Amino acid sequence: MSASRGQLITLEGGEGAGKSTVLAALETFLHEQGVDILRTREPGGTPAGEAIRAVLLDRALTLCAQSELLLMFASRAQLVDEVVAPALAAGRWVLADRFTDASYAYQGAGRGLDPGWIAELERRVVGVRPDLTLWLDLPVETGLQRARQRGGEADRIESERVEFFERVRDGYARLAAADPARVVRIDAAQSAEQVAADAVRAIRRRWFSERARA
Ligand code: Z5A
Repeated sequence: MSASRGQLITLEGGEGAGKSTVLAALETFLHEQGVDILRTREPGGTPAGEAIRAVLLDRALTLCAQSELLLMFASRAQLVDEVVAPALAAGRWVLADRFTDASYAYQGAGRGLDPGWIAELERRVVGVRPDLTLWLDLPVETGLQRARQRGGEADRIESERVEFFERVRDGYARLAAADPARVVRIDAAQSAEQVAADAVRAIRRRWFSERARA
């Protein structure tokens, strides 16, 4: 498929939502459709962004909410400049593991920062909105249990309390309610296969069904 204009698809969700499995399924499906796809993640996705990610997730560091937000946007600015904007301009599709919605959910709803300030940063620093966002939603306790089963040491943000993750989930619910055409909720409490199938269906419906082509 030759696309003249690239599309930006983002995956969002709370802790342990299962984004990794879904990303792999989406990448396979889009390749099968002949789409030139570039996969990336946030925070990170560029050499500078990965260095910023290490600071953001370092348990040994104390960051105030404002520093956390600005570092998320520093990483995002770099990603847009180096990766996202050039790819979209070249007609490539970008599949991103998190993007600006995560800042509204985690730093806005979770940390209590002013969403107006986040919107201003989005307007000035990012300037690009996803064409489609898949929100993998599941009860906080289920996600935390999955993360515990996966093992490994929790990073700085993963070490937050349950109430923080409840606020993050509410934040995502508000984003989905405010923009239902862009943000599609996927029931991530289902089996990994079913979650991946639902995510692929959302992409198919948006771009590859008869109706989408009409
Ligand atoms: N963050 C932020 O605060 N503000 C921002 O603007 C941005 C990010 C961009 C790093 O992101 C942190 O940055 C993140 C949000 C914050 N902090 N938290 N918490 P990240 O996306 O790199 O990190 P993450 O959300 O912690 O990723 P994750 O834990 O790797 O989540 P995941 O990719 O969704 O999960 P997974 O690894 O695919 O699955 C977790 C486990 O569950 C694993 O063992 C799977 O095998 C299992 N699993 C997956 N799906 C299923 C199903 N369906 N059933 C049963 N078990 C399953």
